[in-house]
Amino acid sequence: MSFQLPSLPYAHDALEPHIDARTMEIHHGKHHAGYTSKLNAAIDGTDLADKSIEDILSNLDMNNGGVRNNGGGFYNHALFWSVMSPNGGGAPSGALADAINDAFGSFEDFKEKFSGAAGTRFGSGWAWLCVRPGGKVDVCSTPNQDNPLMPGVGCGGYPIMGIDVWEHAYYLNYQNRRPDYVAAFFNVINWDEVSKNYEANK
Ligand code: MN3
Repeated sequence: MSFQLPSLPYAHDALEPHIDARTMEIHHGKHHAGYTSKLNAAIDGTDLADKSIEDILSNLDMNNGGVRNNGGGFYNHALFWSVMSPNGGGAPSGALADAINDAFGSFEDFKEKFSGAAGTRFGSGWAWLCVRPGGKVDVCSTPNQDNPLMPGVGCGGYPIMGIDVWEHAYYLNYQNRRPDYVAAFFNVINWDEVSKNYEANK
């Protein structure tokens, strides 16, 4: 079995003006495609070749750089595309909204904590909203293509939403202004999809 680059669930220009079409073309068509093909090369002929990506990452040998970087890159970007939508933005509702209010006090407090995690991640990496068994949510960040499923990343829980803060995710449109990109991301978050992830993994 080999992993396939997932199709974007919307057109390259669908997230404009928040995320520009050229960034989406390169990010999906070059970066994510590259992680996918390099992951396949890294697991080819090994006992990882017939496993799910969640299984591979959850049981990862963190010294296996090829699978760590490219498996993380494959998984992280697939989640990232799925939690954005041209019809996104606003705030969550239902059980996820309750969990966010319980954990952070309010949606605005969550937004501040998540934006802080994304803004202060030094260099390349991701910020995450995770759910733990029982339904409690938390915010964390990881370097490079690590993610909360991997052993020992100190992030705990199942990632239900994440933002890519590598410069390739925003540099064409925002240059060094990562906080502006993070603020714009909130205009495209697909909270219906994040709620589904919450319900499926709480
Ligand atoms: Mn990326």
